Amino acid sequence: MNPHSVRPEVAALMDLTPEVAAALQAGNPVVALESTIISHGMPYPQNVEMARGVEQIVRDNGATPATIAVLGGRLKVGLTPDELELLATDKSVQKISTRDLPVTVALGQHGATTVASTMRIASLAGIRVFATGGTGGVHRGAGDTMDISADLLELARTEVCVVSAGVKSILDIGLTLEVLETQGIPAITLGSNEFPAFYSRRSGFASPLTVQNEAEAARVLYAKWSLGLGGGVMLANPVPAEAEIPAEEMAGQIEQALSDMNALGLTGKDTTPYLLGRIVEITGGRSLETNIALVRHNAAVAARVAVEYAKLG
Ligand code: PSU
Ligand code: MN
Repeated sequence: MNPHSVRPEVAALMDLTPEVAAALQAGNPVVALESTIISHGMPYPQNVEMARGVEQIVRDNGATPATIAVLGGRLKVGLTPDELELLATDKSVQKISTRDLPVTVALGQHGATTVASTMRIASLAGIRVFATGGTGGVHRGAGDTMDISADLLELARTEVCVVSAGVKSILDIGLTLEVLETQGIPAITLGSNEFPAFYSRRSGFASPLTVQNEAEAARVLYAKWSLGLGGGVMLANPVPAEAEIPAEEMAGQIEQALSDMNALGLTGKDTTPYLLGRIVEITGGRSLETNIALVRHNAAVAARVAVEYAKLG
């Protein structure tokens, strides 16, 4: 099925599930979900349980979930239960960002999409709201490594609202906020004047912008795109208080994970998956519970933003 908004040359490479195609066709709210978090962000079986649970939360809040990946070179918008299981278990599934997309498609490979590549596919399908855990950002030591997540560049150019729990504290949050400002990306925190730090509600950095509820967030999206200001919006949703790990407790554990990573000499796309996995080990599984809780919370917020945005269109 091919909603009118999808260009024919894109439609030829894309498979929408009937549920997603029908929702888009009708102008009903749809929320995109990424797949790197499934394949490279969490261990099995928590990853597939999280993925199924998050889809249900989107439905419970009035929107249609569209988990995105590339399978056998096809852009998948909406996945079957078997496809979710494959992403959660198959070691041949690579982590793919925007730069990887043409190769994965052309060579018929499997790819789990990051925030950046999920945004791009969502936008090609006509989806405007997307929920994840945390977005990528400027890595610590980026002055030497130049490791800045492609997520930030995609936010600068693709018209999708990304709902996350802020920027992972394994990153340099201050530098990330600087790049967001330079790129003209609104970094907006829901219900707080402080920018959140993924596992923790507080980062020590003031949030550049704030909205109080999902209806306000939807109005911001409508205003931005009506004005012809292209690009995305980072909507930061602090982790629920009962699930957070306070920043003071995380600090030492993150330092430990970073020093273990440096000892292994890991760089590039392998750093984020390694750090998330190592922090699960160091915290004895507690960070995984936090990660799952914050993704679920983001899915509910994203669904409500999509519902409010659909009312404006
Ligand atoms: N949020 C999570 N777990 C994850 C990610 C986000 O809770 O695994 C992934 C997203 O796919 C994001 C990626 O795009 O981490 C960032 O990778 P990098 O730093 O290499 O850009
Ligand atoms: Mn990187």
